[in-house]
Amino acid sequence: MQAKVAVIMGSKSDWPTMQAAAEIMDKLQVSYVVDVVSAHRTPDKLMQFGEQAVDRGFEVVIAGAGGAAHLPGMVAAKTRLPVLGVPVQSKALSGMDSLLSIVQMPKGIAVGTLAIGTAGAFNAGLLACQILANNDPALAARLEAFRKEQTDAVLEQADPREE
Ligand code: RP5
Repeated sequence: MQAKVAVIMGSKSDWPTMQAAAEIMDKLQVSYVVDVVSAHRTPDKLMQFGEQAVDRGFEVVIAGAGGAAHLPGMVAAKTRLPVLGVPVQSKALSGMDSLLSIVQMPKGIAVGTLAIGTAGAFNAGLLACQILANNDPALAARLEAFRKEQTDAVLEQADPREE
């Protein structure tokens, strides 16, 4: 099946975080590709990825990076596809540097920024599914089921002392 989502990240070391995006897309049966594309180590690959993203049939790009995290913004500069940026938690500043690098885009080029770390990666995957569900009724039904499952689990165990 043609992958509609591209999950890219600045380094292999980002995968433990970014696999949370893959986890929810697997659950909701959305196909994706995964690739390491570094803004500072493989800048030509980054430019090529951005230029070819539409022609490759992607509809959403999820881009995760840590440190001075210019990857999502650079990709957004090269493609009209929606880019969801995930700030990976850095060692030095706990991901605040990643967050600020990704979220503070000047007017005119948009990056949808998620939370720092695995929650952000998971929600980026979830948001990609929600975007695609607008034109995919079967995916929309799976999303509704996921949300109901989550709600029911909370309602069924409202007493925090219970296991
Ligand atoms: C960024 O630098 C990556 O996104 C990663 O979060 C960070 C550190 O990369 P490594 O030194 O672990 O390869 O490019």
